[in-house]
Amino acid sequence: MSLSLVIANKNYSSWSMRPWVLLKQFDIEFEEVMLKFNSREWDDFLSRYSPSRMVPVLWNGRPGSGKATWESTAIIEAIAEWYPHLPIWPRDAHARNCARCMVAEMHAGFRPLRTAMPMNIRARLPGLGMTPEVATNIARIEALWRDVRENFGTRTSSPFLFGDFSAADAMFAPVVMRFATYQPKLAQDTVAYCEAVKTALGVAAWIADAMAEIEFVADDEPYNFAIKP
Ligand SMILES: N[C@@H](CCC(=O)N[C@@H](CS)C(=O)NCC(=O)O)C(=O)O
Repeated sequence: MSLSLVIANKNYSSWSMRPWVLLKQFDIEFEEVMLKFNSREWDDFLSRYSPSRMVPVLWNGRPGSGKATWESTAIIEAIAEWYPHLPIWPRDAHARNCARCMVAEMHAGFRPLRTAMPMNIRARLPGLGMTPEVATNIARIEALWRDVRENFGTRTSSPFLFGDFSAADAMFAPVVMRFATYQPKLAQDTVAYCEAVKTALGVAAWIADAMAEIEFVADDEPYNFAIKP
């Protein structure tokens, strides 16, 4: 299998982050194809590399001529199907069902949080973006994380949602990044989970790359964070 993952800027592209982190975390070999937002190649390459004209897209074979899988959740499912020996989803059936529900809820929901607190890994914007709707999203996320940690995660000594790192952790990793940037008040167990996610191998590698980026993408900067090239 020859995999290429088409992504955008690591500082901003939360949907790209999810499958990239999962592939890295499970040590699956792939080539990264980075298309920077607002770059000259963005329009040209996107029309060739992405059936939906969005990222991420996972190509099996050469980008543009192999087989494409688009949409982050479909990419996660494809990875799980192609590497059945890897615990991308929790092995326990009930845990796996909960993990799938969480991933679907993240993919379809939390729009106020995603809009008011866009991912911006290198920025520190404490207090910005908070609205009653965002607070409701955050309360739901904290309750969700706590519930699965208590029911499944704490059965092992691993710090992730279902014990070992799974698709559910990859799906929520951009939320952990948002919490680091906007610093809402969080419960102690949420903070501990966020710390664990930040130090997971795949997540730490993504953060390091994001911190080294210098592009300023105005569309993703509603608060006009100061670093500009
Ligand atoms: N539902 C898609 C969302 C993908 C998405 O919104 N990607 C953004 C980057 S994070 C994008 O490609 N934006 C470009 C555009 O909208 O033109 C998924 O889950 O993969």
